[in-house]
Amino acid sequence: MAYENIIYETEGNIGIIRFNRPKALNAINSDVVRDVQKALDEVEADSSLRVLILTGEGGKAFVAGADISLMVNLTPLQLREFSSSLHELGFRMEGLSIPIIACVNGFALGGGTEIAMACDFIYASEDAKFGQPEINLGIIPGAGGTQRLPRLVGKGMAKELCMTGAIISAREAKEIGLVNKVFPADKLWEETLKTANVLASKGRFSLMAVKRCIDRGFNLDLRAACGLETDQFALCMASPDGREGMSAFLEKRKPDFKGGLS
Ligand code: DAK
Repeated sequence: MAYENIIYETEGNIGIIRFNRPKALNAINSDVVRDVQKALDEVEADSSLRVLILTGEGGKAFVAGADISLMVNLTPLQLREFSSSLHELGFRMEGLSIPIIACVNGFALGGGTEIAMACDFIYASEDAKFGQPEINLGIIPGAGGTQRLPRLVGKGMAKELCMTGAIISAREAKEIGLVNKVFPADKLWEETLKTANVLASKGRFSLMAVKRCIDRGFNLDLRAACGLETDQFALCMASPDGREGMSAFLEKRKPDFKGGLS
C-alpha cells in the first residue's frame, strides 16, 4: 500500500516505517498518525515479520514534534482527538507483538521524543537531538512525555527536561538512559539493522513475552509483575519456539525458530 506521509517497506523479516515529511522535519499531523496506524495493520497481518524499525526520511529529523501549524488551528475538541490519537498510537506500538527499534537520525523533539520512547529501545546518530520543548510554546508534552520520560530517566531528570525545554545531544540522552546506543551518522542504519537481525533470529513468541513482561510488569507491584513473568515463562516453555530452542541446545545445533503458535 502507498502512503503519503510515511514510507513503509520490508527487508526480509524486518518491517521499516520512515516518517516522510522532510520539508516540515517530519512533524506529525493527523494524516501521519493515520498512515502509521495503517502500516501497523500491515505489520500485524504479516506473520513473517520479526522486528519493526521506525526512522525519519530527509537526513535532518526523526520527527521534530507534533505539527505546530496544525495544532494552532485546532479547536479544543479537535485537539483532544489529536491528543488521544497520539496516545493510542503509543499504546498500540507498545502492544505490538514484535519489537520496535527507534532509529533516530536527527531531531526527535516533543512528539518525536515521545514516539521514540514508545518504541522498545532507541539507537541514535551522534548528531541526533532529543527534548521536550513544549514548555517554550506555553504547553506541556501531550503524547506521553510526562509519563514515559520519568519511567526511563527518573523523575528529576524528566522534570528538568520538561521544565527547561532543553534540547540535548544523543550523548547526553545516552548518559541519562533515554538512548541505548549512539553511532556515527553513517553507521547508524547498518548498526540498527545488525541488531534488528539479531532480534529477528530469536523466537517470535519469546520476544513478545519479554516485551509484555517488561512493559506491563513495570507498572505493577513486584509480586504481581513476577506473576506475569511466571505466566509468560510457562507459555514460552510450551511454545513451539521454546521446545525448538531447548531441543536445539540438547542436540548441539542452532535453533530454527519458526514463530508459530502450535
Ligand atoms: N511543526 C511544524 N513545522 C515544523 C516543526 C513542527 N514541530 N518543526 C519544524 N518545522 C518546519 C519549520 O517551520 C520549517 O518550515 P518552513 O519555514 O521551511 O516552511 C521547516 O520545518 C524547517 O525547520 P527550521 O527552518 O526551523 O529548521 P532549523 O534547522 O532552523 O531548526 C528545529 C530545526 C527542529 C530546531 C526547529 O525547526 C524547531 O524548533 N522546531 C520545532 C520543534 C518543537 O518545538 N517541537 C515540539 C513541537 S510541540 C498533543 C500531543 C502531542 C503534542 C501536542 C499535543 N495532544 C495529544 C494534544 C506534541 C507537541 C509537540 O511536539
